[in-house]
Amino acid sequence: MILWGLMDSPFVRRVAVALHHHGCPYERRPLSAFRDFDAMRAANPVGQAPVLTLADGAVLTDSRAIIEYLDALHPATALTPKDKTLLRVLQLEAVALSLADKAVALTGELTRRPAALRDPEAIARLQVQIAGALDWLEDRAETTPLAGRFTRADLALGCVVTYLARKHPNRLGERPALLRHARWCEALPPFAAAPFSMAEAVAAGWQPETLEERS
Ligand SMILES: N[C@@H](CCC(=O)N[C@@H](CS)C(=O)NCC(=O)O)C(=O)O
Repeated sequence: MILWGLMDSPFVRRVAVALHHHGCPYERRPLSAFRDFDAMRAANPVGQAPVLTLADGAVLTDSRAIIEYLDALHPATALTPKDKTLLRVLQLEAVALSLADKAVALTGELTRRPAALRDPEAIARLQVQIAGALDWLEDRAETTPLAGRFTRADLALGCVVTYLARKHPNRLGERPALLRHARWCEALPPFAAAPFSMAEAVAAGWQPETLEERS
């Protein structure tokens, strides 16, 4: 299999971690949805990462679809519980993935749009959404794992909290339960085998927020 995308993306990375978790060998094509837009569009009509090319050449896009497909192929190691914890797992995953959407959008606003063209209202809205999701998750991340065993909720939350810790530490702020949970995730073998890559982010044009942006 071939995984297309960069390892700073919380979406690409969670697919990479899931592939390691299930023991699926894969190679990675480190293409950026921005820098390599045309190449990404050749694989995915909307040019987004991640994309997974399967062994028979079929292509699957969107991290949620990919993770569900991998679960179906590997029921013994499925990341989706079948017991009463399912609702809690999906609730946590849904908010963690929405947080990832908003965090990636904020990165885009701050690093891809010239300062003079930024929309302060759009940025303020993203900040409110990010803080709201973080507060909600902080109140529910008291245990590691989140729901009795490692699930897709841990996968989504671990990847987005590391993303924020590395790219927007000021937005993550003082959230001890989320940091404890992310440290636990990062120590798991599938996370360690698919580390966050700042080098890939920088090569694709990412820059840290300036001091004014942090306020
Ligand atoms: N819902 C998608 C979101 C993927 C996503 O937003 N990927 C980012 C990379 S971190 C991207 O490709 N952004 C470029 C774009 O949306 O045009 C998923 O879960 O895979």
